Amino acid sequence: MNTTDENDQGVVFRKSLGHYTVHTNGREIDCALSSRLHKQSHQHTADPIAVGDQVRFLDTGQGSGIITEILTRRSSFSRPLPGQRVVEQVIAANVDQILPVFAAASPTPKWGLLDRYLVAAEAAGLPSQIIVTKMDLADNDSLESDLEIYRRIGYPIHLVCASTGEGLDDLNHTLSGRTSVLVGKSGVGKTSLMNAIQPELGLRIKAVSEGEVGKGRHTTSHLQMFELDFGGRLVDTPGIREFGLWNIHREELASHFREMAPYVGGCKFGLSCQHDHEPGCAIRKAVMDGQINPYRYQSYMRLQEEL
Ligand SMILES: Nc1nc2c(ncn2[C@@H]2O[C@H](COP(=O)(O)OP(=O)(O)OP(=O)(O)O)[C@@H](O)[C@H]2O)c(=O)[nH]1
Ligand SMILES: [Mg+2]
Ligand SMILES: [Zn+2]
Repeated sequence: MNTTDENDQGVVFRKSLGHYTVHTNGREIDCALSSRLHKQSHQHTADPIAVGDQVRFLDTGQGSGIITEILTRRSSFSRPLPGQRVVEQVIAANVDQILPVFAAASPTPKWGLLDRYLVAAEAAGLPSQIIVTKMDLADNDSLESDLEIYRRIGYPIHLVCASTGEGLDDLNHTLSGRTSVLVGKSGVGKTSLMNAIQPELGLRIKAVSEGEVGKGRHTTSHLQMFELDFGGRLVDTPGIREFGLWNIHREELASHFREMAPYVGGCKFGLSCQHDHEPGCAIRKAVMDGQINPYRYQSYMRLQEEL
């Protein structure tokens, strides 16, 4: 692409209302979109550029620039824009792993949401590691038995606490050298975790006086990526209230439930089986035999109805 060779290259770390903060060689450039890219952004994409995108830009001086090209993404994590089933919102591009975050308590974890994140990550070809934070508030035995379901499937789980620093060494180890995305409901403690991992970030978190956790407005209003001192990048996202599945077809859903995947195709009706009441269903049999947790199967059935 000779026409763009003279342009600089950088990575989008943050965006807000038509402004994109691009990092390049230790500098931050405040970029707008070229009119060509602007026109290209069509109705099926909420924004042609996502945090994490590698872009070429024209340096127009004084810390400003114009993005002229988006380089091919090696991965992307998306959802449908809430309320708009056919519009894609890329939460982050070029990421290595998804980190669903839940609080041990306050707010009480809802594992159905976890299944959504895990399915979306599997569909995107990305590994997930589950984070349970606020372990200082953990007070019931059901947490361990709930987590055991996911541990058995093979998802790594990090039990951490932003206020005591519990579990952070192990977590930092998995963050090192990778680009990771924190996703989870408002108030679960994502930003507090970022601050605990890298205190000099000094990000704003929800004050206790701002009302009951999990209710009310979000504290983090912008999706933003941060460079970690020990190497790697971490994306903080605003609390997500609704997480729909993007571009996943009903027939492939079971293959994104990692423990169901080995049974897909083994049903009497083959790939057309919806694993509901069909005779000779390998997945239902695996539920009966205790190989697939009934809770995860119910979660599958619920998600399937949406697709
Ligand atoms: N007890 C306890 N409270 C915590 C911990 N981590 C965070 N909190 C509290 O939980 C509340 C929400 O924390 P945030 O870090 O703002 O949550 P968030 O997930 O970033 O929320 P949004 O930005 O709205 O998505 C704050 O009042 C924190 O002080 C923890 O490890 N233990
Ligand atoms: Mg936050
Ligand atoms: Zn079946």
